[in-house]
Amino acid sequence: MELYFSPLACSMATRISLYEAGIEATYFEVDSKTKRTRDGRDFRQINPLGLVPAIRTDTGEVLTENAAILQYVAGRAPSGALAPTTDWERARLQQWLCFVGTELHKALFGPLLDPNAPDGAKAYALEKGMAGLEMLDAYLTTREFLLDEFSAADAYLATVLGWAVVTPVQLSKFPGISAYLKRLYARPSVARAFTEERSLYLEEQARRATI
Ligand SMILES: N[C@@H](CCC(=O)N[C@@H](CS)C(=O)NCC(=O)O)C(=O)O
Repeated sequence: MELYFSPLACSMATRISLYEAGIEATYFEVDSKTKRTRDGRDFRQINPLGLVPAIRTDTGEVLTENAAILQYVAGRAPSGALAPTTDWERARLQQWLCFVGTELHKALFGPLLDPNAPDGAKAYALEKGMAGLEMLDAYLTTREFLLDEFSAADAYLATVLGWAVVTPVQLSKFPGISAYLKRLYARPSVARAFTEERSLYLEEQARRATI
């Protein structure tokens, strides 16, 4: 499998999941500004939207969208490593992948991280996003993970919440979320993915500074 990713972007959720499940993959870094891979290819040929993550399967098919990719990877992982096995729990996994993808990733952090988003859009996103954070905080206060065990939804949530530090979202106001995030970043798959991608991110920033 090939993973097209940008350092510290949402694609890190797939890297975490691959590490967690012990699945081998080839990683191709995409510059989110130029839409080129480090080896000079036009990433839009792979995903016309230019958005990471994208994967290419061993049979050559391309898949995009976090929720779909994470479930595809979970399907290739040892049973129970990234996704539960009952229909009900699978639906709960889907519920959390949708929540993280739509309410947190796109609706809350999307405008906050977009340098072109108007201040009003950022303020609106922050205000609207509070209900989701409050719900999550109450839920995580009594739970170790989103489901009974670690799942691909935790990989996605840990990735997205990690962006809070560069936004006005103050996770210190949410003790349940803060404790969850600390636990997750101490997990070997998350710690490894974060350490590797942070250094790639810093290298990318250094390259851009010289252009
Ligand atoms: N709906 C997509 C969104 C993916 C997405 O927003 N990717 C961001 C990184 S977190 C991206 O590639 N941004 C580059 C850009 O907006 O040009 C999914 O869930 O996979």
